[in-house]
Amino acid sequence: MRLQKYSGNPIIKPEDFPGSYAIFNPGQAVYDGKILLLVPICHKSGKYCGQENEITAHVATTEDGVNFNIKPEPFFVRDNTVPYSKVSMQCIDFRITQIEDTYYIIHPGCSDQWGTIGILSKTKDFKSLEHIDIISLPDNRMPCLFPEKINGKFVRLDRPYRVCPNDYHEMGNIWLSSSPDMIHWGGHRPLLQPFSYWATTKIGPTPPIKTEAGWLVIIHGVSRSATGHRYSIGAMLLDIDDPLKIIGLTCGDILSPEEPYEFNGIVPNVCFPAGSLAFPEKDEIRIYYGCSDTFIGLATGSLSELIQQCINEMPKKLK
Ligand code: BMA
Repeated sequence: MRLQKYSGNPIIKPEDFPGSYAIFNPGQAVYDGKILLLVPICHKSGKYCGQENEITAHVATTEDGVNFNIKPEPFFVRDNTVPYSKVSMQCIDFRITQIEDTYYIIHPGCSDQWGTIGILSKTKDFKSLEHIDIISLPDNRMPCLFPEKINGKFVRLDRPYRVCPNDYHEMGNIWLSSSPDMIHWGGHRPLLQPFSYWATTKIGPTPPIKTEAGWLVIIHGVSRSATGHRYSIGAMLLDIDDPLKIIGLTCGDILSPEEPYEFNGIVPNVCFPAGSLAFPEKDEIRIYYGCSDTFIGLATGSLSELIQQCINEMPKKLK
């Protein structure tokens, strides 16, 4: 199966936020019983900190899952204070994981000289945000926390990558590591490399979702063409007690660029997920995904069918 794109897509567009020219893929969570998006908005002028092309993060809430109310004041803006003074914090690519009543948000810090690192922040109310620390060395974009400890430790999926600027070659694999306290990480192990026609140069994770069959992880995959990168979406299933064991993987993509809003934006050919939301009682998975780095789209599907598809399509060479 492939995910169903909502007929009213894109559900969030630059016209929805005056002064913006692009909206990026959102972090996603259920807060206070309702779907909440953390939306990166690119502004035409530096309204908040005086920089051109400024991006700020805004909370968007909804009653029906498709009509969103975006808060005009940002939830957070770029912060270049110590310990981040050598890397500039980026307000994009939020990976949100709820652990008990706290929402942990991992987002990038970046500089040409120092590379891309992961910053851990947390909130309980989506009103105030506490930055905790830098938690990954360059280049790691973006680690994703599991929603509970496994065998007594916090666990995350890492996405180290290599860039060779001369031939524009990039390689991004998924690794796994663990930590006693979310700050100090170790036990690094390789998990999955690009493995299919839609994921040939890079793959990357989103925060895992606990299901009865295992940890379901929505992933993105990148393939290259003469006109640049093409970003599609797939899924994998990891063993619940030993997440280094892949027990399912969609061989084909479950969503890829096909619609005008997925081509006609500032970065064409992009369907990018930063997370997913599962509603087992409705047998539903929902993904609010970035479209051409300019709009947000919604795609949905059957949670149980997706899990079964991961199991059925698992490539023999990975078993
Ligand atoms: C990735 C991320 C995404 C973006 C994609 C395509 O590295 O930064 O936010 O959608 O590139 O530009």
